[in-house]
Amino acid sequence: MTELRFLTAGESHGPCLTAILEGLPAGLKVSEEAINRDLARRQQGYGRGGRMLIETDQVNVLSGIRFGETLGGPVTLQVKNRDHSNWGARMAAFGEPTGPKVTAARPGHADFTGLRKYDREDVRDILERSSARETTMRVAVGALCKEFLRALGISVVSQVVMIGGIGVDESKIDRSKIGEINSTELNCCDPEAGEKIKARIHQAQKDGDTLGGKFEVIVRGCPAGLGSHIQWDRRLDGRLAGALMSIQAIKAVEVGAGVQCAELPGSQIHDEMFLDENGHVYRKTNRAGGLEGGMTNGEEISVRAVMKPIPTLMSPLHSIDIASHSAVLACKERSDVCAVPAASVVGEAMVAIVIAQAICEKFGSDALSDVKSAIAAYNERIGKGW
Ligand code: EPS
Repeated sequence: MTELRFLTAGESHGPCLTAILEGLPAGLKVSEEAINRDLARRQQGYGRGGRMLIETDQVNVLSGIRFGETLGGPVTLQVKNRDHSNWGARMAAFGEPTGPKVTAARPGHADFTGLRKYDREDVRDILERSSARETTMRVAVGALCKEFLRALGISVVSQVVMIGGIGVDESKIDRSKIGEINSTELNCCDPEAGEKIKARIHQAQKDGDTLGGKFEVIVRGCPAGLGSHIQWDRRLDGRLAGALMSIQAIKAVEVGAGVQCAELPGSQIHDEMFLDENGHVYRKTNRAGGLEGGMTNGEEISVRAVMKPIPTLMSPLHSIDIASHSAVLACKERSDVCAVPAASVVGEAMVAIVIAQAICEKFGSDALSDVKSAIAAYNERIGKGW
């Protein structure tokens, strides 16, 4: 069992969302502002729908933190759904059902299979929990994990690299500045591509359509040797990919050069090793994305995730009505045109959680001071002979 774990709870239009995070070391200084900052970043983004005008996500800490420091016990986090005031009767925990049932499933959504699997008759019973509103709590948990990593000199940042087929010009982007120079609306570091992307999103909105895209998450300062080649479920690349794939609407993940590995020969993929004048090993490239043999190799970690276009289209697709078994057009709930910038913030959170888990597994998780001492002793050992 991993030392650091979390659960989320809550429906999209229920009273609140909750998370319990267990396993953060004691003695970590944390601030509400750091959590709220990431919650606000997740709410931004060109292409979001009307819901984000209603919500102003703010965390409420209910356990595990005292005077700004973690105690080592489970941390309970809560975010209220302001929109619940418009949905109270339809989302009541008890009493008779009110409001019409949603019965027209959306292709690409959890609606159809969820209804059959859970033996429900109202699509709302499925969509309320499958909604990406749940990612609010992943971001809150991830913000605490980022604080933990920051205390160890590790940072997690992200950038959007493509939306609706329009990619950034990577040759123009100074990678050391990612996280500093990103726009707030798109989390993108190439303003020229950003303008084209905004026009593309605007067009999709006019067409009643939706757009997907791709984002990159980068981890800097990670010690070498997190994860392991010893067993399949300890390989960190697999765990990072699983964590990113678990984000709603993610359909592909790449590590380092990713899909290019299917095209280029080994001589153009593997990162050659050299010795500098002090006998230290260095590399000129990082196509492995900081991961070799399922372990971090001390280089920057780079993972990319692809998000599909959101399945709620204002020009709905052909589908079926579950109640009448007839052909209909899919239901159209209010939704976003594009949520790739928001997903990139969720990606940061999921990567931070996995790296924090791997740190706790290797270096312990009772007290922050012990984790720091263990990392220092380990770095001292593996530094030798390099
Ligand atoms: C979502 C539908 C929309 C999004 C929502 C995810 O919500 P609503 O149905 O209330 O308009 O805005 O995302 C969020 C609420 C959020 O906080 O990210 C869906 O169906 O997945």
